[in-house]
Amino acid sequence: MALNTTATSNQITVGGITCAASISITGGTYSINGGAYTNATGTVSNGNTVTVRQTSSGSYSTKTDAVLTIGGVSDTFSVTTVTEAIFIGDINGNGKIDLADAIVALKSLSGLNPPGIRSDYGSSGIDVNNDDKIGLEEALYILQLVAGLRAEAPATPAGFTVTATSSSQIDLAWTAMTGAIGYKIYKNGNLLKTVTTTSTSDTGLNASTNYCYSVTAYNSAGESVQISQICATTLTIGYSYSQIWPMFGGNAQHTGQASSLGPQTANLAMTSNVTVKARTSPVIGIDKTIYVGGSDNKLYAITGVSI
Ligand SMILES: [Ca+2]
Ligand SMILES: [Ca+2]
Repeated sequence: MALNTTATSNQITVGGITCAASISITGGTYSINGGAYTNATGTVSNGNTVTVRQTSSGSYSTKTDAVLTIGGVSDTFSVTTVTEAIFIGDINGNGKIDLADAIVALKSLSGLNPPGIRSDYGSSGIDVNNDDKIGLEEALYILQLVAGLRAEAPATPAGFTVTATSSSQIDLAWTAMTGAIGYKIYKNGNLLKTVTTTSTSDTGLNASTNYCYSVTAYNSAGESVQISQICATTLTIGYSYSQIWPMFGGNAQHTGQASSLGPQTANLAMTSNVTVKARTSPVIGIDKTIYVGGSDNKLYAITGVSI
């Protein structure tokens, strides 16, 4: 998501309520049935549609949340801004390297303490020789680049996203960078792998565990500055975006219709030692426990299921 941009959520349909419920939001605005967006507390009825809006952050790599609450139940709509593309030698931080950068570097070398030096020059990676100073090395590097005497290392890959897609996998993606011949993926500070694609996955991870990644672009002239690490937590075992349990009725209130047709032929996958008749639809928990109400008015929890 670009900086300072309006982001709109997918539309949700309110279900499972029998009378009007209160609706409120923090960090954004909401619209009922396509009406005007507002951040004022209101009421919503069963079957209404709601979308949420928020403006993305003005800073790079920043997540902002809009929290919608309907009848005491909250859901969060999050938006993360793109990572910044940083060029080694871009002293004034305007996204390109030219004589203006060399002039600023030469003025700094002369002790003039010029304005226009990117304020985070010590940590952003623009410092050519990492000595925490802007001076002769930067001026020479920039002048050589401008004169065509040296090749330019690629900028940091932009648009870096880190997404946990299962309990053991995190997907990484970024934007192709001009001049790059490949990309290096760093995991918790250590080189994980080198790829030529603009996306990759890290697999074999532990569930419910936080992992942090960075990426650089490289070519024959060198490697870009590393992107600030972005972290994600692998999902809890038994749940993944692509394997959501196709619950009967489509939602917990059983008011809708499941999007999945389900299996069209029956295969006996398991048996249990529950001997009474089932009276309710079975529901599966993320811990793989299956719950079913029996005709004896007891709730049975069936564990040890391999799915
Ligand atoms: Ca510049
Ligand atoms: Ca320096």
